[in-house]
Amino acid sequence: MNKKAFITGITGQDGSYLTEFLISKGYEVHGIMRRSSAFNTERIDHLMDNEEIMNKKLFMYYGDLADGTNLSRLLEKIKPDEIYNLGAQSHVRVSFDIPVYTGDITGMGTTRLLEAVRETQIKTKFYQASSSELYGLAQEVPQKETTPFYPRSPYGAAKLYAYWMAVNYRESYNMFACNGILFNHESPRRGGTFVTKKITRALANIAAKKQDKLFLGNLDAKRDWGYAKDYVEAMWMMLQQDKPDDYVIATGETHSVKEFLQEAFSYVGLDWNKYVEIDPRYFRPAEVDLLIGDATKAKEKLGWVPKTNFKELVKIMVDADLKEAGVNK
Ligand code: NAP
Ligand code: F7E
Repeated sequence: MNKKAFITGITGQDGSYLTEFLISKGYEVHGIMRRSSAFNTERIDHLMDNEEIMNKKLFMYYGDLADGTNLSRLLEKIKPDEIYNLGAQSHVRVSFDIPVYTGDITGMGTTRLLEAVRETQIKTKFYQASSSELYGLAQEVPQKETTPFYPRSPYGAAKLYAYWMAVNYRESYNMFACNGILFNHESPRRGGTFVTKKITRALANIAAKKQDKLFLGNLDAKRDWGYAKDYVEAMWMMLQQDKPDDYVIATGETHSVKEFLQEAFSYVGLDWNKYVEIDPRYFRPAEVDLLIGDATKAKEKLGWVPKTNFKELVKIMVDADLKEAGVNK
């Protein structure tokens, strides 16, 4: 019998790549989407429009991490072998504007899902989408599984609570629960308000002469940027182990926002200094200055290594946006 996976956040960047990956592995994938007045399934429409896949390999339900009763009912019905909790209010800057909602969905939503597993008593494996934002004001460089946490935003604090709830359910109820502490990972499917996609989309519009300015915030922040497609494989690998554990997933390289701009603009022969302006609206009340991960444990225990480096990632994203804007390079 095919394995069944249940995914929250299936309509997001990671959910869409994970769904493709699991289907390629022969899984039946079950996902929840939020009811919305506008279409919100753009990233998985190519799967939902495919008759071979839809309702044979992919099953969609309305659901929300705010609604624990529905989560229990769905788990009881589906009885998934694996659960991937990717759903979240995932924007750090926005979490300062809506801290209570972020706490409810990103934090408490995890507990609702863990409780639904406990209540239904299904035998399953649980993946929690933890984040390098747990490290925030980094206490060690590079950051690894044993580095103390110091979140710097409502999002980071909500993810910290969710991280510990996953550990708690593992230790209290013997649940197979893993935390993937993933550093920033990007792709052409990245949401348009995250800095990488904001840059590559604007660059393509500048190249197409549809835009002449790009407004950004702090250009000095440094991130360990990897490719989302590589990272979803690590999620799956964690759930294939004999024992549940927590793993850092990262490239081990760090670059500033400025370096991302330089790499992207020079790839199309433009000087970013001519187009970028600083808008303080994009500054955060507290910033995370430097993230760089050490994924040695994932390499040794899971056999996971990143396949895509920084330069390749920038190229993948710029090429996709140029194509979208109708620009021939
Ligand atoms: P994303 O593109 O923002 O996707 C988030 C997903 O969560 C979307 O499917 C969204 O649905 C869904 N969602 C939002 N509110 C929800 C709610 N109330 N109930 C159920 N689902 C809800 O994020 P991502 O980049 O794929 O990241 C996936 C997960 O990994 C998130 O938990 C994120 O916090 C975490 N993470 C991301 C990174 C990264 O660099 N990408 C790094 C570490 C951890 P809609 O499509 O309807 O909005
Ligand atoms: O910001 C700076 C900003 O919003 C990166 C989420 O997936 O990764 C992501 O969180 C940096 C920050 O991602 C703009 O100040 C400058 O220092 O792309 P971002 P993030 O905050 O690192 C972690 C691991 C997650 O878990 C999150 O879910 O870029 N920056 N100018 C800007 N950022 C944005 N968004 N917009 C700007 O105009």
